[in-house]
Amino acid sequence: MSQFRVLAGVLKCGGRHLLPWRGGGLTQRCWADPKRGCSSRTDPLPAVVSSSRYVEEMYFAWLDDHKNVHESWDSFFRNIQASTPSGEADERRPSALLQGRMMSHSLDMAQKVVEDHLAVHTLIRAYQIRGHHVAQLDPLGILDADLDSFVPSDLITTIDKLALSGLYGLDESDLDRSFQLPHTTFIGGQEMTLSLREIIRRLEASYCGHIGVEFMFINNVDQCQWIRQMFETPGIMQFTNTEKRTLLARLIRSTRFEDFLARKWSSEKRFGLEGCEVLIPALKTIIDSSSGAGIDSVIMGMPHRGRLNVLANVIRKDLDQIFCQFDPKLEAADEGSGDVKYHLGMYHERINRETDKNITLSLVANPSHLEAVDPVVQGKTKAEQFYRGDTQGKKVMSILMHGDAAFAGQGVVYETFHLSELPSYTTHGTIHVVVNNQIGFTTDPRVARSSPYPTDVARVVNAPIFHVNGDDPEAVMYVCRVAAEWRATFNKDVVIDLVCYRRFGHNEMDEPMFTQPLMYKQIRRQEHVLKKYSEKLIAEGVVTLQEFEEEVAKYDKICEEAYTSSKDEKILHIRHWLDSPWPGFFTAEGEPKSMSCLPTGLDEEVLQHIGQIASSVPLEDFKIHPGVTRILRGRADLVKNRQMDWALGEYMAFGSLLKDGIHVRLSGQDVERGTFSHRHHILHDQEVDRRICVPMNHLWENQAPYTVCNSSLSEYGVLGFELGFAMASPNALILWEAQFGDFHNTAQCIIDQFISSGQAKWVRNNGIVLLLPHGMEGMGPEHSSARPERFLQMTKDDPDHIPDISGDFEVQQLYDCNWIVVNCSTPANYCHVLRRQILMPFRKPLIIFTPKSLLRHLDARSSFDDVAKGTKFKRLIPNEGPASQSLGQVKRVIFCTGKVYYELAKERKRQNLDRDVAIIRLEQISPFPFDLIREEAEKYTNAELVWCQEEHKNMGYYDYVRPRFLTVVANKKPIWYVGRDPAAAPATGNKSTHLNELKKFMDTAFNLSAFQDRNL
Ligand SMILES: Cc1ncc(C[n+]2csc(CCOP(=O)(O)OP(=O)(O)O)c2C)c(N)n1
Ligand SMILES: [Mg+2]
Repeated sequence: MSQFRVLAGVLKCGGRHLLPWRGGGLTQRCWADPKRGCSSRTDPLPAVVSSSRYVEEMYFAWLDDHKNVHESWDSFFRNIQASTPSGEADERRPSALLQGRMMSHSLDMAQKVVEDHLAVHTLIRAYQIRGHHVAQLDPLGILDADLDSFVPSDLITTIDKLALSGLYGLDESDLDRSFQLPHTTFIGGQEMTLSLREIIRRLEASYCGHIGVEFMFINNVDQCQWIRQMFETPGIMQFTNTEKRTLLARLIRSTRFEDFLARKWSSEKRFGLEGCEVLIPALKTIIDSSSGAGIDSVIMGMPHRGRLNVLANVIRKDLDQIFCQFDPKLEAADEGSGDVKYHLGMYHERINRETDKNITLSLVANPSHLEAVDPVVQGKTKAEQFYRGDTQGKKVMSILMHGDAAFAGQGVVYETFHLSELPSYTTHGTIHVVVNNQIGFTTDPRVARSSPYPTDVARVVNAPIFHVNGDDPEAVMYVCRVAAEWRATFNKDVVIDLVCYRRFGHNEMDEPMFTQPLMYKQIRRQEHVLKKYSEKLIAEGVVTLQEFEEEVAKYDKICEEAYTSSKDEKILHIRHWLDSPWPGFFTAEGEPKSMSCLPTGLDEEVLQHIGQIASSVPLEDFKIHPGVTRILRGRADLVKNRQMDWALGEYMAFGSLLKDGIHVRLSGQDVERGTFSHRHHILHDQEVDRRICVPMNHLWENQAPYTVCNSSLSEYGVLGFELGFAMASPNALILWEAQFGDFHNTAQCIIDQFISSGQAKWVRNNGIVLLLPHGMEGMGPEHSSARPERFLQMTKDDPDHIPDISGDFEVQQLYDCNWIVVNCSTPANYCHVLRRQILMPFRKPLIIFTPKSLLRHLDARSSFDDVAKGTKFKRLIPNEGPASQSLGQVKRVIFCTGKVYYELAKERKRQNLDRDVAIIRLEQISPFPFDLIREEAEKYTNAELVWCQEEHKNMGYYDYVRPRFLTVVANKKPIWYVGRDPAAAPATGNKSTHLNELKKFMDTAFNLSAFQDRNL
């Protein structure tokens, strides 16, 4: 008895299936019709199976002329004839077949033939849908890649079950009958019919071998057909001897590289690739195929596993540069912390040997935080596509590698997938490769995920998933080739699930037998893939043993020589591991070309022009909402009066940078209109669907493009993406705006691991801007605080030391900091700081706490004079008003930042204390303007110093500014605190408590004896 596994679908509905018209298009299905050959699609469903009258009609038409009916009916009636018992030979004449007893007999038979055809079609479909469940994916043969150790009840694994199950109504006697193949299969090759035996054999080969294809959930017939063709066409998975030899050579490099490291540094952590050595040839195949399709830049992101091997054998980082990193005496040449060797990035331009074309490969540096790099890679890829005009992703692409546990467990994977099809975020298809070693550190997949496969997350975007047994290098190569072709054809994501194992512990020091005893018993028995594959090729006569050994020896020699030369390296230059060089921006040594900032002030003419566009609709016949008309009219009035509110200040900054060729990209939730409806950077025609106007793109003829895009509702993914976008070029202002500042904490990993510490770890600048709406306005614990304390806690300036205040101190301080934290109180200052971001000779992340109520506050407006030529960003705004005229009389100097200034100024006026109290605004909080603070503190000789904030005492800015103030005054004076009391939640949810708190701290702020009897 042949041991076929037969997959059954749901045959109960068999009679509802259609017979295909093979001559039709991919999606066309027709009912056979004796007269027209094909009926219209609206014909009622004929009871093909149940109505013998219909069969009769077909039969008579067929008797007239076999060509009258569709070929499937032709084949069907021929079958009837062929299967009529021999004793009835005379009656086999067509006329006799429909007479009397024979006629009913034949109709019964016809019915069976139709049912059998439908059953076979269902069977084919079942393999296509569920074949991967029984594919031989696990090289160890102990865990199933899909975690299901049982075969679902509708799967029939042996031919006797075929008969027993009754699901199909087929049995062994049907195995040699011919069946018409539907157009949804390619197993026939050139053949239209095959025997059942052959159908099953071919389906088994296509779907149940070392490749499991998950794709039938894709809602696109063409894409499904394409995949079926790629995996079903007989003989399609073939390799030339040259290809096999290349594959072997790559496997040798991959394997021997790990062996070499293990020999030389047996106790060093390197997160070796042993058990998934096939990853290297896999990646190289993807790159070869993609290069062949026109790709010339590949941006990659990957975790720890096999990273050194990828650097060595895919990106081709010099081996001695890798080896020298194992030397504990190697000194660091660059400032900053640097990073461990398996986190560093790389950028390399080379010729692809297979295609003879140039290709640039970059691996983005990343933190330990698994999957965090995914959106960053996508952002960088999108940026490169954007700046190169590669609108279809035909030149630049990304490859993301993942561990099985992290791919299933980390939410950012899902967030990144959801960017994949969005117009302003798509990279036109990413190839994902999962190193599925069926373990995460010590954790078994059976307790690490609820989904059958680690890759199920990819189904949400209809990405096909190719599971493949990592011990079958040719199957892996094939799958990689198909994935690359898929991306080139459809520009959509695709996942390769490399099912493999981890030969040793999580790292080289771990003992895996503690926790996975049975798995590791099996692993110890497992032959190395290189051994298996080399023996296979030797047996096939593709290579000789001698050739194989020579290839091994050749690579070992390369490693030894690199090892020797690596000993000459005494200094490690992290800048040699830069993933995103900015040619021409820095000097050859990587230093800024100057240490001054270009002027940020603007010509009146430029201000007027931007103001005019910002308050108009540059397209003809474009009907905007009356509310927007009012907003634009309001803007026009402001411009007429040479004034600007917050939105206009932003417009001035963006517009003027665009004029100078700087691309501006603003991304985040609802940024197009603005959460607070103040921005309106995209106008919507009220009568024509999807007709929009972006006035900012109508400013000047040769301006740079402005991109403003509402994002998906994700912070982690989108902020990571924008950070990556900002990596690609220094000549772009990339801004991410949080809906409310609080929500940035769901992107905390990007902020901690990349933004605040990225330069220290990877010597790369990044000028990303975070706009974080912030302010205590009675909106409750959320929607109030952007948590300034957290950003300030992560700044690296020394609170106890005043830096040398000489030269261009402002720029020097900016150069030395890890990020800039500002809270502007005027639109003019906001405009300046955005411009300064680009006019600085280097790039630093900029965190801006942005206002809510100030957006429309009548006092929070600036004159055009404040941004005119000769003006600049004010790190500190001194007191305005009478107190400045009689400095010695001032009793109290209140330092503050942001919106609370307006509340303080109002209260001061109300209490008539303009001469007694000076209010000074700190606009740039970090780096701390020691020079200006000192000037101000010294000016008011008789005044006490107060820090006033609206946030709670354990939050906001106080903990940051206090020690710095004390350093400025050499601890000779206290800096008193005025603000809300310490609290657990950032703000109250009760409006009256909010107002009481405000009143209480305002009273203290202007109670000039409040601190009289207080001890320090
Ligand atoms: C976000 C995050 N959480 C936890 C860790 C600690 N950690 C490092 S590797 C690892 C297991 C990863 O398993 P998998 O993704 O399957 O990759 P593998 O090591 O098996 O290649 C864990 C939990 C981490 N690096 N990042
Ligand atoms: Mg794993």
